[in-house]
Amino acid sequence: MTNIESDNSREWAAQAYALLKKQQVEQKQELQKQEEQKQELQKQEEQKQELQKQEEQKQELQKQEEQKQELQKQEEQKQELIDITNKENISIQSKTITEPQLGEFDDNFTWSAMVLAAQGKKINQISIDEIDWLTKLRRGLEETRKGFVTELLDKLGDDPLTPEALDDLETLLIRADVGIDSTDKVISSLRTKLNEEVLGAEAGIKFLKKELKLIIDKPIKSSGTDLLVPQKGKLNVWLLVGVNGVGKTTTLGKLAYLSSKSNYKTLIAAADTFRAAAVEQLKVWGDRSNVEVISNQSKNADPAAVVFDAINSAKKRNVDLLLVDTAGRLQTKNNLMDELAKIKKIIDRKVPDAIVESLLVLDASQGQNGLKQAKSFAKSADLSGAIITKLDGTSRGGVSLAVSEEVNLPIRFIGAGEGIKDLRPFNSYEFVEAMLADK
Ligand SMILES: Nc1nc2c(ncn2[C@@H]2O[C@H](COP(=O)(O)OP(=O)(O)O)[C@@H](O)[C@H]2O)c(=O)[nH]1
Ligand SMILES: [Mg+2]
Repeated sequence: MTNIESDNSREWAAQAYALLKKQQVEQKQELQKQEEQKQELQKQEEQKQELQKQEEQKQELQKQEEQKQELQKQEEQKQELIDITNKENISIQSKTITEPQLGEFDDNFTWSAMVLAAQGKKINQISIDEIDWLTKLRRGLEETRKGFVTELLDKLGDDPLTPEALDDLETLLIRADVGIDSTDKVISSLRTKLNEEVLGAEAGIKFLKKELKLIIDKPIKSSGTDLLVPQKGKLNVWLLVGVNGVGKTTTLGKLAYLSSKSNYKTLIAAADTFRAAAVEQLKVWGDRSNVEVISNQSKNADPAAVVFDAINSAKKRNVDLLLVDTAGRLQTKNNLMDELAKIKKIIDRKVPDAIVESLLVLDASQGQNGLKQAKSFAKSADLSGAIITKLDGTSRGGVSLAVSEEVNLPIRFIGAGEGIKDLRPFNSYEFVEAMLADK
């Protein structure tokens, strides 16, 4: 080997080494890079797994949530079933409300059917309910009628009406609590009529019925509402006011029944917080007609606060008709009228577009006393109508006329019995026919 060769060799080796070294470095770098990439991949893999794990956990959570919801749904269904069962229990209870049966084809039936026919009802439109009610009404007004039409007809016989007979009629009308104003009106119309023509007994009674109906219809006509029903799409609030014992709570129960049966969503506010038993009494009526009662059991609860709660409930549940029972007497020295004004203020403030009716409940059997109450309430309580109760078995049914003539209140409902169905919207034709029926 020559030096040159060796020099060359060294050179070559150095170059080779350098190359190898370079390669090694490169390899190392490559390895490192790969290692880094591997680590990177591993990291990514780990992240992926982490993500997957999170995803699984998420799904697990979701599954748990779904199971929870399923359980909740089952619970709700269970609750619903319980509710339905409860409701069915109540409706079973309310089914025990005795449906009127078709009685004999007797005088009661024919009279009732004729009263319906005279108002344009067709044969296939007549219901047992209506016949039953009219029978009750006529029977209820029997006492009022006895001392009046029967006696008048007895006196007249088949003779035409004479001025003397008018004097008798005047006495009879006053005795039936028709009131002095109404009586004067009717008698003077009859007198004018008699000056024009001869009137037989039958024609005389017919004329009398027409005159009495005019008196009763006047406030109804001027109210612009023939038949009081809740207006759909609004909250209707009906306050039942009147002195103790006239039948407010009973009437409210009957109204709740009528209303819910006619598919109005109905709610009761027990705002007579004075009588401890009043709430219980209302709850019984509410159960019968499937209507909820909002009350406050605490002693001396504020009636306006009960109404406040009831309005909140009514708004939440889209109630059509809120019936408010009120006290006839108060525990504090507060004036009854102040309390009613407070209730009204709450209603005005919370539901300014509600349709509010203040209905004075009057016990027909109290006659002129009832009329006095009506006058004093009307002065301060801003009334919009009257409900006459206890027309069954009183001789003073005529007071309805006095209320119309002297207090100028439209009569909206009449009650003739203690049963849930013994209340009907007032119909002046039926009322006058029943009051002056000739048997
Ligand atoms: N005969 C009869 N009794 C009635 C009528 N309305 C209510 N009553 C009775 O009158 C009494 C007093 O009634 P209630 O509703 O408690 O009067 P409130 O004090 O005004 O709430 C109760 O015994 C009722 O059953 C009715 O139309 N006819
Ligand atoms: Mg009461």
